Amino acid sequence: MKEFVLRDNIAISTAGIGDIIFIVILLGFALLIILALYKKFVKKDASRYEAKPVKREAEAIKEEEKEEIAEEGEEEVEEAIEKEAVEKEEKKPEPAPIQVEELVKPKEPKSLKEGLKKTHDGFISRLNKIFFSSKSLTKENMDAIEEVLFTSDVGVKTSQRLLDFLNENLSNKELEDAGKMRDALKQRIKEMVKVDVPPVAFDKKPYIIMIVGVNGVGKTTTIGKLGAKYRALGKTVLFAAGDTFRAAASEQIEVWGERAGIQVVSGQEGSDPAAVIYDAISAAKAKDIDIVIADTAGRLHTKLPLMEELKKVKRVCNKAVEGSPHEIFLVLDANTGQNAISQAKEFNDALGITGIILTKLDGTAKGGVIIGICDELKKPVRYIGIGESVEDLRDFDPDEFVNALFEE
Ligand SMILES: Nc1nc2c(ncn2[C@@H]2O[C@H](COP(=O)(O)OP(=O)(O)OP(=O)(O)O)[C@@H](O)[C@H]2O)c(=O)[nH]1
Ligand SMILES: [Mg+2]
Repeated sequence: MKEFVLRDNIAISTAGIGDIIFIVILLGFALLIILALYKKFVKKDASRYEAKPVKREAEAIKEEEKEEIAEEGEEEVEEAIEKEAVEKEEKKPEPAPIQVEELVKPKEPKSLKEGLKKTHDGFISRLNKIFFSSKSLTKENMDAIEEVLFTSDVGVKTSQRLLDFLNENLSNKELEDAGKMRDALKQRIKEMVKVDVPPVAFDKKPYIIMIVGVNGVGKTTTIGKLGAKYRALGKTVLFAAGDTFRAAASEQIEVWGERAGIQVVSGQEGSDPAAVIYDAISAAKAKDIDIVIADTAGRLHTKLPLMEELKKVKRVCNKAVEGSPHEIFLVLDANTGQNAISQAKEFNDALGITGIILTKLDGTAKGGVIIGICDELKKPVRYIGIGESVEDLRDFDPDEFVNALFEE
């Protein structure tokens, strides 16, 4: 029984060993298949992910290389552009030196009417044509007058004020009378340009006049002409060449000085303008000079440093002579039209100007701007420039000016 059991057991165990071997072999196969499958799919897949950073790194290196190449390219392009610019600059003819002689060359003086001819032709003669076309004005005539005013350089606000004045102060009958209308308009314009201030008195010694304005408006030329004018009044004058920025500015003023027997105090190019003007005032005090006229630089008025510099000059004048500068004259170029009004406002806000000098009226039809400037700023126009000769800087007389402007 036991044997049987044993045999049976052995039989059983024999059968078990076979099965086990079979199962092991099967498992072995399965393992091999799994390994094979693992290798084929999982590992391959993993390797794909492993390869990625390498690939990214490679891409990054490539990108860097590309950027470097691009940068090098940019540098090369920049170098090429620079080289071209230098070559161009070298090829450019030397800028013509500033012709001081040309700037100060004596010219033939003009009559006031001649000097105002362009403004007359461009604006007043159109009004005159309407006024002289018929004795009585129609609604169409009134519209035409309005149009001439609004399209002139008088400025919209001032034109409107002129029209309002006419409508409010003339009866319907007078408004239809061409002669009455023309006289009333002339009269009102005269009142507008007549700013109620006393004439320049020269009641201090030395009387310090600071001349300001944007570049090219005619400051230095005007100083030359003013110096000659004051000399003719029997005054002793000294020029302060306070424009130390513009090349040849002091040479220009020196030629004017020599011509009128006026001494000039100047500094090195690029030196502190306030210091030059301080020295000039000290010299004037020591020499008992009546009037000091200070030139200043005229770069763009919108640049803050210029205004700051001019404020400094003003402070230094006050240090040299308390209460000075006694006048700050703003020079405006009539050619700039309406822009002259905004320049005047900016300079006035920064410095508190005491008077205006309107230049180059002879070369422009935009002289009507003088009416707008006076009306809006309520600052007196002291002088007008109607040409390049010394005599072409005229004292501004509102009656004479408006009469000459309206004259046919
Ligand atoms: N036709 C005419 N030309 C004028 C008048 N006033 C000045 N000029 C000319 O304007 C030009 C410039 O004059 P400058 O006196 O050098 O002007 P500026 O304001 O000192 O110029 P910057 O020093 O550059 O700021 C010159 O050629 C003058 O002859 C004028 O009333 N009529
Ligand atoms: Mg100048």
